Amino acid sequence: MISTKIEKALNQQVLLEAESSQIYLAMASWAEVEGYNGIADFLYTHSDEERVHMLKLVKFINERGGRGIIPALSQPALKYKGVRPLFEQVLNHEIHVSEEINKLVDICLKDKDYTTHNFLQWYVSEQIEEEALARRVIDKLKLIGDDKGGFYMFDRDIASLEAAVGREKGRN
Ligand code: OFO
Repeated sequence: MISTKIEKALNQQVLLEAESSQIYLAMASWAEVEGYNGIADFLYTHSDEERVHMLKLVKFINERGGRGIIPALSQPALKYKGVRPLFEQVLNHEIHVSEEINKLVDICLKDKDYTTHNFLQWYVSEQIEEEALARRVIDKLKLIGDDKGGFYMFDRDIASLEAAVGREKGRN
């Protein structure tokens, strides 16, 4: 059974994961309309992953005797200044999510809720991967600069970046 305090904190995280999914969905749609099909696919997949992150939390809260709350969401930005600012926003957002996960972990330790603490470890390692991936993407974009050919290849190959980060994580 989770305490009301933990239930409330977990539901805040449900909101944040749902917002992440919504933001990445808006980014994916923008990228698709702009003709960046590889980037769009990458972001659509990320949006789906965030929904799974939200769902895991909802189910955990319900299993532990709480009530998972499906939140209302605000309208995300519909336009972006370019691909690099978009991914810088992704990185900043993921850093924020990591901070919130860390706060949650801290609340669990203070409350001696070791079951929820254990459940959250999956999110702790997921955040390492999410941040690493966003940094990797931004590094590539910095290298490419204004080179159109490089940008074309980036859009084509972005899916393989994710696979590379996943493989490295598996080795750790
Ligand atoms: Fe749920 O990991 Fe990103 O936000």
